[in-house]
Amino acid sequence: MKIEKVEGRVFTYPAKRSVDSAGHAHPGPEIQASMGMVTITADDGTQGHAFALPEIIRAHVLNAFARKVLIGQDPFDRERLWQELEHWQRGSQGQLTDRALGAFESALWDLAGRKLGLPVHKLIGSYREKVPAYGSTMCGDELEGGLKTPEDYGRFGEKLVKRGYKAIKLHTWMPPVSFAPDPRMDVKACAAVREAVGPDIALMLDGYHWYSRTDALYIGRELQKLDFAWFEEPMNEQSTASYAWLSEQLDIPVIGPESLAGKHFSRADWVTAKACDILRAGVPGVGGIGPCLKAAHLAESFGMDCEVHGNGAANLAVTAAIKNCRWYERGLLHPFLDYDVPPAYLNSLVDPMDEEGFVHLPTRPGLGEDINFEYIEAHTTSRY
Ligand code: LLH
Ligand code: MG
Repeated sequence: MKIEKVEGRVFTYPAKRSVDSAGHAHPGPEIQASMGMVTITADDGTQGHAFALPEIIRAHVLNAFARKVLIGQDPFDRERLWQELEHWQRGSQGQLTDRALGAFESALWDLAGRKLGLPVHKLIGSYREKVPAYGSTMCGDELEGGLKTPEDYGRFGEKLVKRGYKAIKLHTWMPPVSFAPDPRMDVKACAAVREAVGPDIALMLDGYHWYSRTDALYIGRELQKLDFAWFEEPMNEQSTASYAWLSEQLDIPVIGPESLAGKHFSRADWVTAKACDILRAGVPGVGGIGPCLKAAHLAESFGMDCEVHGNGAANLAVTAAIKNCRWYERGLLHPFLDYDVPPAYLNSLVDPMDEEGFVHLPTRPGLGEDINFEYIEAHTTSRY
C-alpha cells in the first residue's frame, strides 16, 4: 500500500465563538469560521482525514514537507514517517510546526483505522471504552450572565453538575479582561464553585498563565484549602525552575507542561526536574498521537499520571488507550453555548457524554469522527 495524494482544503462553518486579543476563546456573534482538513489517500482509495486550523496545514506546508515525505510511502509506517517529518522541522525555519506534524500523523492513524475497520484506540490497544470527563470552562469575561463574577462560576458549576459532570476545571480571568489578572478573584471563583457543587466534585484551576512565583504560591495554598485536584499553568511554562520551585512547596498536584514546545522530550525534562506532579500532553501540541503516547508512557514509567490536554477525536483516542489519565477534557464550555450540538461539518459529536459524566468512545473505524463530507464539499473555499 502506498500513499498517492496529500490534499488540503479550507471550508467555512457557522460558529458563535470569538477570540480576544490574547487568543482566548469566548462566546460571540455568529460568524463564518474557517477550518482546514488534510486528506491522505492511498493507492487502493483508502483515505484518512484530520482537521486543523487552515494556517497550520497551508499549501506551503503540504508542498514543501508533507508531500515530499509521504507520497509513495507505506501509510502504515507511521513512526518512520513521523521521524522523517520531524527531521524536516529543523530546516523548515519554523514553517513545519508541531501542530502540522500532529495533523499529518493523525490523518495516517485515521487512514489505518479505516483500512482495518478499527477505531484508533483499538488499533493502539484499548484500555477502556468510556472515559470520565471534566467540564473545562472558557476563560472569564465581562459578559452579563456569562463568566463575569465568582457567583457566575458558582451557578455555572451547578449547571454542569446537573448535566452529569463529576469534575470541573475553571479557566479564570485573563487580560484583556479589565480587572485581570487578580489572584484573589481567582480564589473567590474557585471558592464559589466549591461552595456550589459540594465536596464530591473534583475541581481544578487553570488560571492566568503568567503569574509570578509568589502569586502562584498564594493561589496554590488557597486551592489546597478548597481541596482542588490540580493546579495548572499558573506561570510561564518556559521556566522549568519556577515550576520545580512551586511543586516543591505545594501539596496540591501541579500539572504541566501544556503549552511548552519540545514534544515528549520537554516532558521528560520536566519529570526529571521535578517540575510537575502530573504530566500533561495533548495530541496537536506535541505533534501527534505517537509523541502523546510516548509522553504518557514516560509518565507511567515514573509512576505519574499524564492528563491529556484538549478535546477532539485524537485526544479522546489517547485517553482511552492509556491507564494513567483520569479525565477527558470536554470543552471549552460557557453558559451561552451548547457543547452538545455538533459543528455543522460533523453529523454527530465525537465525544457524547452520558448522565454519569462518561464520554463513550466512538466505534467507527479510524478517529471516529462522523464527518459530513457533503457539507464540507458545499462549503469549501479553497483546495490545494
Ligand atoms: O488560555 C486559554 O484560553 C485556555 O487555557 C486554553 O488554552 C485551553 O486549551 C486550556 O488550557 N485547556 O486546558
Ligand atoms: Mg490548560
